[in-house]
Amino acid sequence: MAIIQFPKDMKWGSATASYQIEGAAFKDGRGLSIWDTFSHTPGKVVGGDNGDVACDSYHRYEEDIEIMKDLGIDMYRFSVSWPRIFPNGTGEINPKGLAYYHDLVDKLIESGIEPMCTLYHWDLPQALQDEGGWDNRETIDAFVNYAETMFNEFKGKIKYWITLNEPWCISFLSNYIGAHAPGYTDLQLATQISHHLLVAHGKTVKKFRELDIEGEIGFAPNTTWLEPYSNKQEDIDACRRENAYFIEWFMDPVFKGEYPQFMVDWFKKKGVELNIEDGDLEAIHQPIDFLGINYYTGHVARYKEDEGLFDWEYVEMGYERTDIDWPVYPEGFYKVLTYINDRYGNVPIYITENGSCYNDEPVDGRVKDAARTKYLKQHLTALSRSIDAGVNIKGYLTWSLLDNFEWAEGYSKRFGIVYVDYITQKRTKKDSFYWYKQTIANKWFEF
Ligand code: JSK
Repeated sequence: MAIIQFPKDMKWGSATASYQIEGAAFKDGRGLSIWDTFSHTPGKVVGGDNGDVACDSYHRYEEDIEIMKDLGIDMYRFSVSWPRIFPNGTGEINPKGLAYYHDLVDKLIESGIEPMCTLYHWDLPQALQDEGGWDNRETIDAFVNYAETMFNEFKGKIKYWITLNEPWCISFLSNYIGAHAPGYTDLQLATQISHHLLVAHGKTVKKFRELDIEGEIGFAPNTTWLEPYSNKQEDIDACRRENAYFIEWFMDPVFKGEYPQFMVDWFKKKGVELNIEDGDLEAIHQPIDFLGINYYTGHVARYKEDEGLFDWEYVEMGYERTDIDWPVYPEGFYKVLTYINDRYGNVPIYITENGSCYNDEPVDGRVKDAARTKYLKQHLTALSRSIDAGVNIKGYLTWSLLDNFEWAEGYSKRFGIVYVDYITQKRTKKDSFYWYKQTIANKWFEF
């Protein structure tokens, strides 16, 4: 038994995203997004599920805020649906979209909960995709314009802004692996999009400074950790490439103003030519106020010639797996955080997502998700160790407040600390919710 204790000023919260919880997909003038198109395309999402209704949080946000008040969180991370604000991506503003987020933000603030706003959590207006989406540099300008609208509209209310959620997913998972919208499988396209995303991020940060908005801005890359199976240089190098695919590829341009050369060379070997315009790297290389880190899983791996994009294979270590089959690997969380701290300096970090998929169902009104509580304890222990090692952790937000639309997995994968019955929309607080509530109140737990 040990007591794991956290700094008194650390912020605690929970996170969601617009398309995953809101529903009301065709209401109040919302335009279509690429996820409407993708989820309504047969074969793209497990069970043919879509976000038309999701958790219906567009209508039930007041009930959801009551749940947050009970939980005792300091901070709630949500995302704005770009096509609710600009149904066509640019041009005409939809006032009903703005009104929804004003109500949400006002009620959060009244409840003593700090809103943290993600501007882009994957629901690109379909009208922009029709013109090439993130491959078209005009989408960068459209994004900065949308961000500026949001800054001016919500200044003084929203103090924490995230430009992009998980740029690796937006680029590579969606345009190379093809698992997410828009579903292309083109490495050149995906890599070029990763660059455009970073330019959009940097130009948005620049705009935020120009407008002198009170508050903080950052971005939230998703991370994973591959640990080399042996000390052989080929195993170390293989893991380095995969880790850099998530970490250095997105963070070096932001923090150092350059892409990692060994990755540029590797991509070149795969036929990729990045098209970087004058001023792009300078635009990306803007100081940010905090870094958001999303972490779920990691693996042990070793070199394997011609295997996948980066010549490696997993080594099965027998680690426990969650119900989405991702290994539980809290050591990777510690490694990611200390690696980033060593590489980029003592940047303030919010854990903007960490959580697990376990599909436990209610029995007599109770959801006994002991495995989720265990996952949280393991990862919060790793987080505490990273704080002891000097990592500048400002806050921790668990994914997710609610079970919700888990993208290509549809409703088949539950990440919530609150169970959602998608037929009745009844919310049931899981055992992990009560454990998290106690931990937030105490700022320590016993493990
Ligand atoms: C969960 C990552 C944002 C929030 C949550 C899915 C994810 C993922 C999902 C990687 C992935 C699939 C599988 C194959 C091979 C890579 C959401 N986070 N979430 N985060 N990340 N190796 N290639 N060399 O719902 O909305 O890829 O990956």
